[in-house]
Amino acid sequence: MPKKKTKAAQEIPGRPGAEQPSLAEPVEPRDPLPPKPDQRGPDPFTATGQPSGETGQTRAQGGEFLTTATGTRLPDTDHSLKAGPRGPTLLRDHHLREKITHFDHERIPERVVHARGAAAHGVFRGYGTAASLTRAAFLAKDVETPVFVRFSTVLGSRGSADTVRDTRGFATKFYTSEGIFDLVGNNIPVFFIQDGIKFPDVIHAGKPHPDREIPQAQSAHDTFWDFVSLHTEATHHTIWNMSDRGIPRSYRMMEGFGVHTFRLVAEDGGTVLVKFHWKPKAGVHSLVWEEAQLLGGVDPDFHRRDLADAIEAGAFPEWELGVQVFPDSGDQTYEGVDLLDPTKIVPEELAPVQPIGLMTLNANPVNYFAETEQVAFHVGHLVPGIDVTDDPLMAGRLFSYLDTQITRLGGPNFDQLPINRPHAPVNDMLRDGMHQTAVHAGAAPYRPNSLDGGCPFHAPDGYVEVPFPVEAGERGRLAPASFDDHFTQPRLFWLSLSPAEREHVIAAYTFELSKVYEQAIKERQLSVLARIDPVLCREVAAGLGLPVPDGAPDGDPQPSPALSQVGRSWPTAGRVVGIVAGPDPGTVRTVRQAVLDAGMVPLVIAPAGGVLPGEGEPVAVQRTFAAARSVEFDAILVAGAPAPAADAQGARDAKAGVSGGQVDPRVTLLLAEAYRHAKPIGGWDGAQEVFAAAAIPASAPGVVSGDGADAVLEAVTGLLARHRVWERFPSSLE
Ligand code: HDE
Repeated sequence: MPKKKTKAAQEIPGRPGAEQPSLAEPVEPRDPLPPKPDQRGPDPFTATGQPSGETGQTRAQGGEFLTTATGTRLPDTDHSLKAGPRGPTLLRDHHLREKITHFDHERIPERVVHARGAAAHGVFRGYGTAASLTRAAFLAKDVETPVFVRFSTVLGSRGSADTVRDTRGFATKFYTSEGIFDLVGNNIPVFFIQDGIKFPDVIHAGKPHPDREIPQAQSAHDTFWDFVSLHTEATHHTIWNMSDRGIPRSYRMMEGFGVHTFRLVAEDGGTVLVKFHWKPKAGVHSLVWEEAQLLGGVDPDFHRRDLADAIEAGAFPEWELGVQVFPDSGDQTYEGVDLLDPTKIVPEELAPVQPIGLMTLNANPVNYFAETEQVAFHVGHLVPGIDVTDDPLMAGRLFSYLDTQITRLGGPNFDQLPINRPHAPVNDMLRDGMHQTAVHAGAAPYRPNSLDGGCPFHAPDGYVEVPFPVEAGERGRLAPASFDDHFTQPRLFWLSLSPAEREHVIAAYTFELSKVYEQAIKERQLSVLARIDPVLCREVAAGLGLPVPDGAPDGDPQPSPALSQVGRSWPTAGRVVGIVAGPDPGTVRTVRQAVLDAGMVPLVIAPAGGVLPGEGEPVAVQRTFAAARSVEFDAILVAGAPAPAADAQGARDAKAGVSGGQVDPRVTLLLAEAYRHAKPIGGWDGAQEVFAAAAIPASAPGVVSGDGADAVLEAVTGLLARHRVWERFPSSLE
């Protein structure tokens, strides 16, 4: 019998199975376990987009007993077929051959970019506010559309760390009643290049060096900086990467951007130009660089785990979809910004983001490979009412996304994979090919025909590419003159940041360029920085020990306060609070419950695993002093002064060196790091002694101590709403 879960165990996400396992290996045959309650597979549709009636259970493998791939039951999979116990193994062993052969072919090529990702299912509900702009059915009021969202890093391989400095992908598949709409965006609103033909160049430069294949998943190396310092249209995207946007705290706390300008078509044929924005309800927050680096080792899956844990805990991440709307006036510019240039934003102060719907991610995938890996996004998956523009970057993408799946997913029928199936009937006359899973009927997959009654017919209300006048001109490998301005908007971004954020940008450029071997590349990039801002250039040059080059910005664009992540308050639901257990388990129990009641995730940290000693309902320990690290918590509460744990031996964990002290050295490190990373810290019942051991001044900003856990938690929650205690980052730039 599976054990009944304790209440505490149920509330802390991350358990691997739907049932707790028995201690001994089970011996009673039974059907496979169902998915966990937080998990959901692709919706049940056939390869041709019609409801299939399948359930998760009938789609997964069933039956009590082991079988071959063709359903023949097997009594033994532990021994190959041999002539006698010492062999030789016999070639006629079909089961051995089938098992090994399948295993040999389990891997498919990873994505050439965005290989590392995590995904979730959810639902999108239209507000109806876009109804006058577009005829897209899924944007009508209160229409609910299933979605599948995949977040990713760009440069790293499939097994690389989540918290590297990089752009993040934010790709959403809307399974609308009119076919699939894929909004394949990033967490940065501009791109490195203005023309799709440069994509292989920027990616070859960013990927590891071709000789040693290092460094993995990062831009801090010669080829990247060589390229971007020469190819200055990358300057805007690069400064976003060097800002805190390059190291998000969580996928749940990222904005998303469609980047390109799209054209919306209304019922009456009227058009507007728009840019899509996803706005996270939890706010836009980032890690600090040291946290990101530590997490690369402590928890390389940090973002993947964070997303899955939040959904399992019921803290469903939400984003509003919004649009900036521009008149489709013919010149495709707005307030001097060329809307076809994907290296430019339109500041929100000039064109506010108008909310058009809400997305809630409410289920984790059942199977990573079948869903997150096999999902195939394509910017050409459009629905009536949404069209692309002539942005030359988009043109490259419209070609690429279809093409790449053929290598990655092994043929042209990838749209038939369960996660890619539309929720609208498919009658495409595409036939055969590798991995065809539909069983087409009829004799005439061509048009016109009379043999199949003329079916399929042209749809009168179908997707129409909006007629749009094309500028006449000479054929050539050309770009408009407006694409030549590479520095105004990077400066706009810089000027929009708070002093603390600017310090981070300086530190990031300095770190990355310090990793570059060739001095010429560093000097060239300093010349680029001189065009952005003299202070930025001077500070980075100082860090590199190089002279400040000549060069100055062209002017002072109006800052866009909306670009700064500092200065606002946000909901704290889903935030992770570490509670260091002191001698009294009672207060830990109470404060833990209060954290849960506030919609946050408490993790109890204690000297040893199991449950806290003491009377009353047991309090489960989620992290031992040996296993906890500050980087997984948004805030830390110290419930009294815990005695050093029995394993606080310098020789055992090499970070102590102070055995015999009053405070466990792992707790001291935990607090010192949290303090350094400007996280709220609170404590009671003698916690001040612990703060002192960690050299944390009791009067420092964001350090709360008091007699009652309730008051301390309230104060810490208030601080968390601002994400960090920014006052703890003194800036020389104020
Ligand atoms: Fe992509 N991009 N991209 N990209 N992209 C891919 O498609 C490409 C660009 C983005 O989670 C690939 O299925 C070209 C901009 C995301 O599965 C590939 C160009 C933006 C994802 C490809 C761009 C993106 C991809 C690799 C320049 C933000 C991950 C695997 C013309 C607006 C989707 C795949 C997922 C994936 C090509 C530029 C976002 C090779 C040629 C700009 C989020 O087709």
